[in-house]
Amino acid sequence: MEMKDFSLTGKVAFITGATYGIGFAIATAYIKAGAKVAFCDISQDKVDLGYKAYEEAGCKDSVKGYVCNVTDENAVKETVKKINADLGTIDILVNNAGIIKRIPMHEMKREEFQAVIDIDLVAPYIVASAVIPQMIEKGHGKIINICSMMSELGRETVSAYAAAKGGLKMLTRNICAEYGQYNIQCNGIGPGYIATPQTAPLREKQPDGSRHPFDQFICGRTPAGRWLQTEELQGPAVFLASDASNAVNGHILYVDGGILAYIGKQP
Ligand code: NAP
Ligand code: GCO
Repeated sequence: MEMKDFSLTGKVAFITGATYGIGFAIATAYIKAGAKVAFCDISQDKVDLGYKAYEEAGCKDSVKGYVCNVTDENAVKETVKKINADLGTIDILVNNAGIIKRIPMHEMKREEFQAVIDIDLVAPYIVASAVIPQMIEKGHGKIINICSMMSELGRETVSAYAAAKGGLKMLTRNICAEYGQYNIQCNGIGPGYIATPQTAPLREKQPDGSRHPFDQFICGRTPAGRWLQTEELQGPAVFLASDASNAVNGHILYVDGGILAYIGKQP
C-alpha cells in the first residue's frame, strides 16, 4: 500500500444534500483529497448558500451545485446528466441527504412516516440506480450511504427514521452483493451523535440555562463523553472513497465515539 492510495485526485464525487452539515464536511474533505464535487439541494437559494460556504472554505473552484430533490427520479437522472457534462463520470456517490421527524409512532401521520422513508431510504436507491450504470461502464465505483446509530438501535419518537436507516444498512449490503462483480464497493458510514442542524433541537439550552436532558444523556452514552463534530467523519469518508478501501465492501463503518460498544455511564 502507498499513501497515494488515499488520494482522490482526478475523481468526481456526487454528494447529495451537501449544502451544510455532514455532507458539507465530507465534500470539503474530498476536495482537499483532490476530487471535484457535485452537491445538490432542493432550492436555488439553498444551493447558493452552499456556494457561499464552499467559497468561505476555499473550495469554490472544485465544486458545482445543482437544484435537485433526491426523491424525484426524473430530476435525479437529469442532474446526473448535468454532472457528467460539467465534471465528468461520477466515481464516488455519497447518499447523505436525509431528514428526521421526532414524533411518537402512534401519533405520526402516514405521510410523515412516508416522507422520512422516501428521503432516507428510497432516495439512496433512486440516486444509486441512476449512477451505477456509468460506474459499471467505467469498471469501478464507490458508493457510500450515510447510515446511523438507528441502523442498529431504536429510541422513542424516531420509528420512521430507524426503519429507513435500518433498511439503508441492508440496501448497502445488497448493492455490495449485486455490484461487487463490477468492482463497485458500497459501504456505509454510521455517524454517532454529531453536532449539526439536524441534532440542534437535542442540544438546545433549557429555559433555566441548563443543558438539554438529551445532551446530558448522549454524553453519558458516549465513552468520549461528548458530541462528535462533522470533521471527525472526514477521514473515514475519504478512506471509503479511496483505492485504500477497494477490498472493503458491504461494511458499515460506525464513527460513533464508541456508543455501540458502551452500556453507558452509571448515573
Ligand atoms: P442536516 O444538517 O439536516 O442536513 C441534511 C441535508 O440534506 C441538508 O442539506 C438538506 O437540505 C438535505 N436534504 C434534505 N432533504 C433533501 C431532499 N429531498 N433532496 C435534496 N437534499 C435534501 O443533516 P446532517 O446532520 O448533516 O445529516 C446528514 C446525513 O447524516 C443524514 O442522512 C442524517 O440522517 C445522517 N446522520 C446524521 C447524524 C447526526 O448526528 N447529525 C448522525 C447519523 C446520521 P435542506 O436544508 O434543503 O433540507
Ligand atoms: C435522534 C438523532 C439521531 C442522529 C443520528 C444518530 O433524534 O436520535 O437525530 O437519529 O441523527 O442518526 O446516529
